[in-house]
Amino acid sequence: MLKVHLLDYVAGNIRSLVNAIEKCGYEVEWIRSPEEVANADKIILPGVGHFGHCLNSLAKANYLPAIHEHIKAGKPFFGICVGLQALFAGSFEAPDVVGLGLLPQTLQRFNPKNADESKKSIPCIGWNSATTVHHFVPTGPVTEYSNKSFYGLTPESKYYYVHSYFAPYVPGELEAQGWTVATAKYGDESYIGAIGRENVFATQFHPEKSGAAGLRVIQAFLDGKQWSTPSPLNDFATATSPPSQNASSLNGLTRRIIACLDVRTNDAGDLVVTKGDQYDVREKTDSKGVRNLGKPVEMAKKYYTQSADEVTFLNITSFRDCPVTDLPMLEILRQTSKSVFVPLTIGGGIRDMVDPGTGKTISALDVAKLYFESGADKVSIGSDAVVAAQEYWKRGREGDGRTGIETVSAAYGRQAVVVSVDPKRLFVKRPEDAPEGIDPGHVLKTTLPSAEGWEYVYYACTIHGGRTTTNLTVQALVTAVEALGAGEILLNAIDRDGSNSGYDLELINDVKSAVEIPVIASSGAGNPGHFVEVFRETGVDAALGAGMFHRGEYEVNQVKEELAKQGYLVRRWEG
Ligand code: 1PR
Repeated sequence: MLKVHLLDYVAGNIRSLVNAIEKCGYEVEWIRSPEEVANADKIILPGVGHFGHCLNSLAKANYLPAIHEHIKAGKPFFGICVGLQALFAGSFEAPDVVGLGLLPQTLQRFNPKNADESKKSIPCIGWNSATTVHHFVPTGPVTEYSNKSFYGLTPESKYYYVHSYFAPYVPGELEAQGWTVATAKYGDESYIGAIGRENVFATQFHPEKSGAAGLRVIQAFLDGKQWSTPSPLNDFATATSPPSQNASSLNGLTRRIIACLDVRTNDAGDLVVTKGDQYDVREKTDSKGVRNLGKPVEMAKKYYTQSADEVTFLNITSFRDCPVTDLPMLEILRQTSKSVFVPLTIGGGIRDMVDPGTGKTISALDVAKLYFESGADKVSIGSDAVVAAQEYWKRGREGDGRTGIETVSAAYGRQAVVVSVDPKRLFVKRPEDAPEGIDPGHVLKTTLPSAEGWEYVYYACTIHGGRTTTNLTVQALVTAVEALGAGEILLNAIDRDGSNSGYDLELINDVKSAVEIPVIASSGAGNPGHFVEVFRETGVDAALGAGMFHRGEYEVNQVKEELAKQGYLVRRWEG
């Protein structure tokens, strides 16, 4: 079997990269010391998390001279995400740390506001292009290369990006030095999405998480095809017109649709996908059994082929202790990540725990590590985030460096930490009637009053699957977890869960205005129109659906068709 070498320099969530390489027909061999670099032909440098952490780890293990030698010898090199950033001179993310310096620029942080004052979420998470390919023609100026594909990139395709820092694109500058550049735009900032020269290639996006479009890029690198004839794409909706270039994007990103699978063991002991109403997952019949809507791995694969942009698994009974070696979601992730090449999030039970199998204390970071090694790209923290936020406020807006959010974010990057919130909507007659501990500023006037006509609500965070209500408001939670290092908010709403009545727009707008990190709307989707509504009425970054997909009422594709029809930019399925 053909081989490619991966640098093993830092703990990373790169199981999916290995799976993608194997899918392309290549075998991965690990490089575990700088000396082994000399024996490698093709090298991939996967970048994880923080620029400083990545470059310091490479420097500490003395890899930097070996990488330079490899590149100088003309052997193929592929840097992914921070692996692309490592090629530059430096980054504002870690001003004292020096990069490989093949490219002279310094990476910048995205500005959270565009020139017209509109907001941009940071990190930038989602699907964008890497299409307008520029290279230098000796007889003329920079041009756009349209009839050949650069490392399998195609103009119609979308690729999955997740980053806060970027290499700004200055037309002509790098092309004059022989680089071919594919660009992307986030709001009003243009940056380098992919770049290559001779034996060096790098992408800011994650090809291993970009579906078939990304696999084509990996394949092109592995097969050594810098330029090729582009292959025609499938269209998910031949019946409707594909989204036009003018379709409304979110600062350049497509509207992200996430399929969510709540997983637990049923009374027979099988792991099943279930779905509740207001978090009650038991049948309303006499049997009162756990609703069984299907098998997790099969359903994840189905949603992938329906063009879901991400798949989330939530282990909803994870507050019950089980031996760490037997964490039920590990095998589900291992299996799913072999054939689902979009980001996978896993939630439930990410906290410090005592392993009932061995009696040993296992940290949240260790639990997360197990999930990352099994194929997760992000972990979602629920109950533990509420505790961490309460402590943060008690300490006077300070973390202690030991919470799951802080430790996982420091090791894997902010983008790998989602906080899942389970708020309950509670009415009060007047804002001052809110119980002690509830900031009156967090009480909203609602357009949907209670049966007795009360017009004020606040959203209280719950833990343990909605079983316990705390006096921490959702605003207090999200601002705290953002400060602690969370990279994204998964915003459920217990009152809307399973209701098919649409998202809680007031809640979503309120949370969106409180944070800079992306927010995923969840709970209440009952038809494609609800997705249109949430994108139209809020600035939300992604929308998640569960029951309507599981019950077979709608496919993910139908949501995208409806969004495209209404003028929103969506990612099309590529087979
Ligand atoms: O607290 O860190 O162990 O995490 C537990 C995780 O499990 C949390 O993310 C929590 O939201 C989730 N969870 C716990 N109990 C339930 C339950 O349903 N009984 N599920 C539960 C949360 C909500 C969404 C659902 C949307 C969309 N489920 O995941 O998918 O509401 O549903 P819809 O589109 O059908 O309306 P920890």
